[in-house]
Amino acid sequence: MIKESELILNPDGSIYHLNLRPEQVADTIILVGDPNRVPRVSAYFDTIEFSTQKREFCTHTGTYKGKRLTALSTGIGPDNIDIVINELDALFNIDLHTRKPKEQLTSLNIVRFGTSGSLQADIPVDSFVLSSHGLGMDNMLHAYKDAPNVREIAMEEAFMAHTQWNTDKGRPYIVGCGETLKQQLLTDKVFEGITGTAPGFYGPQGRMLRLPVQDPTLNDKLHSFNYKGYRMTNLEMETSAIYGLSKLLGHQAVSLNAIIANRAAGTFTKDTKKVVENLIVYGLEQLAKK
Ligand code: R1P
Repeated sequence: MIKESELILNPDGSIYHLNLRPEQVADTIILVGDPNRVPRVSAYFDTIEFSTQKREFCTHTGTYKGKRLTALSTGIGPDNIDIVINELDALFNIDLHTRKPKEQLTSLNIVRFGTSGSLQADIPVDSFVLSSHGLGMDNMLHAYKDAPNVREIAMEEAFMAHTQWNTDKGRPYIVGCGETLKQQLLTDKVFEGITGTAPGFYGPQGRMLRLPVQDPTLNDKLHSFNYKGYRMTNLEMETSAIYGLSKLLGHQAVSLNAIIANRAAGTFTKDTKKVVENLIVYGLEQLAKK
């Protein structure tokens, strides 16, 4: 039995941070960073059966073309993803009354609709990227004993050698996407590649305002990293943690990102709203396909 201090429930029986009860969540979940993006996703739903918000975690559940979906915001960063994926999994795979893991486990489909910066000049602003892998520079996954079982260790070694990685920043980890879900979401409208997940927006992604970064050449090395035909396409702040925890818990996860900045070219989209809207429409259509 999992103790009250470890699996925290609110007085109404909902799980602590997400403020959700099991019946309020679909088994296909769209994760977005920005809470304001949730109503933009659910605006396309046929109906909204449930909505709630606690802190940065805003949730709308409904149907799109008859398919039951939940849109849920995570806020920014891999630390929040630890909360979101663990609590979502608990809603399906732990009996909240007996506080014991269920014998029959449910595998969820988890799709991120995010925004991101491209590392490649030929992946322009306003395009979409599907992450073949999440490359975590955030260390979150190392807290879990079985993490080595889902990590691409040889690829990690190649990455550390290529970038002459400074281990003061921890060890990067790499996890692949959910292959079944990828078949549904990847088309010729989408670039595919390795997504780097950083534990911050400025220094950890090589942005210098007033503080020098530990390795000013890192983004060039990310740009030129290539492992068995996979190159690094983009940088953001959630995908590696989503992929790592999903794989450990037996869920399918895919991250789709709208490219709003091109770090190689130094450009930024003229219309963030439009490219995000386009990604929402694309992702929903693909998810509704049988
Ligand atoms: C940084 O501005 C935030 O935007 C990106 C990053 O991953 C980070 O969360 O994604 P979202 O727009 O989905 O939040």
